[in-house]
Amino acid sequence: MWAFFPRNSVSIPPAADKKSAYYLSIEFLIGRMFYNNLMELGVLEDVRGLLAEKGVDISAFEEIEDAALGNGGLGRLAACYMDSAAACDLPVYGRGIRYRYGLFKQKFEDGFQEELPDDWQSFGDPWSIRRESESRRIRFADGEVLSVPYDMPIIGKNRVNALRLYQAEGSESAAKISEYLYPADDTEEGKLLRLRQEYFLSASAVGELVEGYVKRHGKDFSRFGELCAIQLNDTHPVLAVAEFLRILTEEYFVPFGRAVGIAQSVFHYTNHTILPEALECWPKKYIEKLLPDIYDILLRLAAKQYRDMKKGGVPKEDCAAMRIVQGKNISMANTAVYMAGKVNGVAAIHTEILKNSLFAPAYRYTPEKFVNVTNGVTQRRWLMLCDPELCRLYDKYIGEGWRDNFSEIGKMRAFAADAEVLGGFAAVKGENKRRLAAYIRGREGIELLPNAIVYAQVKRLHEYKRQLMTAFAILEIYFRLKRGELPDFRPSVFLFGAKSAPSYFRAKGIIKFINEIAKKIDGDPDVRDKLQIVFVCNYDVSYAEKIVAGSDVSLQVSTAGLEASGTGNMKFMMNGAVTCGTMDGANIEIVERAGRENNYIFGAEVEEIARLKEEGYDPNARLAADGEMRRAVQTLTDGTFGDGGRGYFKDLYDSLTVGASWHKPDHYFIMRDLPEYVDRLLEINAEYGAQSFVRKQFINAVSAAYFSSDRSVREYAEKIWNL
Ligand code: 26Q
Repeated sequence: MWAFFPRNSVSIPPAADKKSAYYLSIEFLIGRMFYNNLMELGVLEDVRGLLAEKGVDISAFEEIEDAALGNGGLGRLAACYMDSAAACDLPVYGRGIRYRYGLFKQKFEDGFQEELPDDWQSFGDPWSIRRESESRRIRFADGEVLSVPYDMPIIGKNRVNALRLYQAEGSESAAKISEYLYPADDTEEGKLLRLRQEYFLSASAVGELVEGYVKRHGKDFSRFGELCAIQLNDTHPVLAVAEFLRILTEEYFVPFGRAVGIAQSVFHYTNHTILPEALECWPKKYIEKLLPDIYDILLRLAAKQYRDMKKGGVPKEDCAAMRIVQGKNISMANTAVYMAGKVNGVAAIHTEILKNSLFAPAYRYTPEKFVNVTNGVTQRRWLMLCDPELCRLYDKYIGEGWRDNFSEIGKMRAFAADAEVLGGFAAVKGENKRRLAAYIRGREGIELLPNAIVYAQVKRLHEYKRQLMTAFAILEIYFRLKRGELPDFRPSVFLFGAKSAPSYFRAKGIIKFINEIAKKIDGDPDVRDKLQIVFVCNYDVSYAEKIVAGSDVSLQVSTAGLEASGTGNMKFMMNGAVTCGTMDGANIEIVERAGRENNYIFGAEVEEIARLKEEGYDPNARLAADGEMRRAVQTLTDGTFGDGGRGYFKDLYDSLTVGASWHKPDHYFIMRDLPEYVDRLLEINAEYGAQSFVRKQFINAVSAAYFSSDRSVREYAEKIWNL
């Protein structure tokens, strides 16, 4: 590895006349690299054996270096893309921030989430190489900070790429910039710190790339776009565009209009959400205060954009929607769309929503800008590393070619009616389930129900993902079991894993609610042999590896139109779980490939949600008409469960039945979809155990080729970066 990645030299120089792509992201959720790197080097089994000879279990390394420099799908996607780029021999390099503390460690105190700092380097950081000689100064209005790059090797079969993370140094206040991932931003100071982080990443990366270009090609920037693509992973690094314009115009005297044209051939933008509250808008006064030069550039850019739109005869309303300046704010998304050569969504339906609603005017004027690249996940971590038994089954029937060319996994489809293969598959799933149970026993001290169906919902805690709807569904099943109405019900475990943003009150209420239900069921001798909830603590990448391998049912139940893609859905599919979910994000493409009949789809689709919004939606009428649902929902306020007087449950209840000035009641349409959800869960319960169900799981697993991030990065390389 060190031959590819020498410790004592500067980082791998990109080939002078070959194009490279740089993936700028505020998050890289790489997780533990120890096993992954041993696997990539082809020595995992040897090392396992050598350690065993010395009486050491290789799982001892599970205590170290699980770098959670991200909080969810966006950050994990970045990590999967790094893995795939190296595997596919593509010159794609990550640029991010080396946070001193990663995403907080989660603890439950009486069922409430508490946050502890994640000191991920407490055993050192065995992978990174500090590149002190490549440090650069980053300028803010109130002083300079030093940006020191650290390179982490990303090991592929025939190539080692670098993930470069910048660390802020120079003074105590400088170091604060790279101290925390997502510092609390409920104060002006907190918001300014976040803005500092965004500029720190942007300026570190752009400074380096422009300097590198000038060294190799001189000050004629006309070839920049031929040699370098910069992918903006959501809007967090959008200031990179302004920094690029600043350097070209102020340091190299390129005329402004020309610099804009060059930038438009370099930058591309991936959108990951349409939720209004997650679309970044920075108050002008913050940018002006912290980054006066950047502020001037952005205003010049905004003025040019406005002039061009006027000249082009763009009508008022369209101008208003597309403008970079939105009143007192700068819209980072509008800046990104204007400056990007290509704009992409992360699943087919999401890209359609971008084209038809969020960015509809821009799409009308520049349709050629918009492309879809459906997300993917790396099968090396999410299948080969976490599910080696299933891999051996594949080897046995189709040989090992699929390991280097994942699309070959489709050859396994020929065995979907082969009882021996299905039996082997079921045995693997059973073994993974026992392994998961042992892991949970060790981590949580909880014994999973034996031989139970494992349903799993693991993802960031957010109202739109509707963990609360799953809680209500479980309560409905619980009450029916209590009444003896489900005599044939098979033992079922519902696994939850999720962290709530520390200041997200409702999300914290949902965690407490689910933990209360778990406790109640566990304490009820009538049902506790049939039904169990386990909310695992501190869900992270390493936990996910065990859960996706050992689960039967993947719960993907977001309100249609709101989950841009989802990637957990793909990880479960790859490991042979069926999806119980809505027609949202990549779920749609999953059932397109694995067959709707092999999954459990329910709920309102995007068109119906739009119609309900238009024509009126009355969750209270639905509650009044459905006693089962009412009983479940009312446990929030009828004294069944307590939240220690903190007001969480009343607030959740009000959000569903009363709403607020900024939201109508039940904004996420739980009362629309809940009855169908319960039906689907019970249908799965009834079908489980039959060979037809194993077959559904198997078909999902062997239809997952498309959801490899190898396919995704190749699509970026072709459709966007032109590598
Ligand atoms: C925005 C403004 C201010 C502060 C923070 C943020 C912010 C931070 C992180 C907004 C969003 C995020 C993270 C989003 C995320 O993880 N999105 C997920 O991206 C996945 C990869 O494309 C998709 O599969 C998921 O559907 C999407 O939710």
